[in-house]
Amino acid sequence: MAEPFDIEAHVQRLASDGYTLIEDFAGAGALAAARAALVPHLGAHHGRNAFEGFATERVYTLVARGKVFEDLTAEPRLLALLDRFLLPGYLLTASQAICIHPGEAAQAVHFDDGFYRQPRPRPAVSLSLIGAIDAFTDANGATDIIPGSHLWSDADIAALSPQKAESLLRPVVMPAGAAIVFQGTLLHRGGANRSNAPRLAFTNQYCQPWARTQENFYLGVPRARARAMSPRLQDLLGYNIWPPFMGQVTGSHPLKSLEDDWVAPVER
Ligand SMILES: O=C(O)CCC(=O)C(=O)O
Repeated sequence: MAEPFDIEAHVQRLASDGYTLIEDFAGAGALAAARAALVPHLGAHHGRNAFEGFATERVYTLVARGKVFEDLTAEPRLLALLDRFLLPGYLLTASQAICIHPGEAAQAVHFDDGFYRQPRPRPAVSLSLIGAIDAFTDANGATDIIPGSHLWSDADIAALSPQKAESLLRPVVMPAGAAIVFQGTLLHRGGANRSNAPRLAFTNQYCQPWARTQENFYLGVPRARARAMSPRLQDLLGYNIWPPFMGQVTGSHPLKSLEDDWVAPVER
């Protein structure tokens, strides 16, 4: 039987270590559905630079590519955890599948909310989840993390030599269906895939409601698709207001723009 979800323990680990593992994040049915939903999108192209990974495939706008990804994005235990670190109205900022193929080199060490460019140490502007569709092993490109690095200053990061980084990085070995949740300030990288099989994962990032999102989901997710999503997911995609009026659409609530007969007022 699955362990009960001990939210206080997860909050504590996220605060002290910068990450926590949810061992039973996705069940066998969800994993099978995720694999099936990804089939049409994989095998077409690889990354365009070393950060995306020349031997890595990324499927962007994952949240709109199957009901299973909608469910994984708004998973209740995850949202309960995010509620403890982000302000009400937080947003989905990135949503991708990442398939690291054999021979891929390790990614550059980075932290996910780095582009907000605010001095560190500071609270994270975003939190990330990476879920294993294939089990993550020592050899197949498991995410490498530096535990505790979410507390580091800019000076600590600038002083990190490649040798020191290698000695501190730890692979997140976890079974298929498990997920790591970590602070946007935690140093990590996609690992090198030294195995002979690909490593498939899904990843979502969530940011403060006042922050610009990485992916522009208003343009990426077709209106009809957004309209059919749950209210919670619509919220996460930005169809809500950060009070008093960030996110307004021509002076109105953005949900109005999903109504059947809505025409942008500037076109009327
Ligand atoms: O795929 C992974 O394990 C991590 C990828 C990552 O950190 C990124 O692309 O920002």
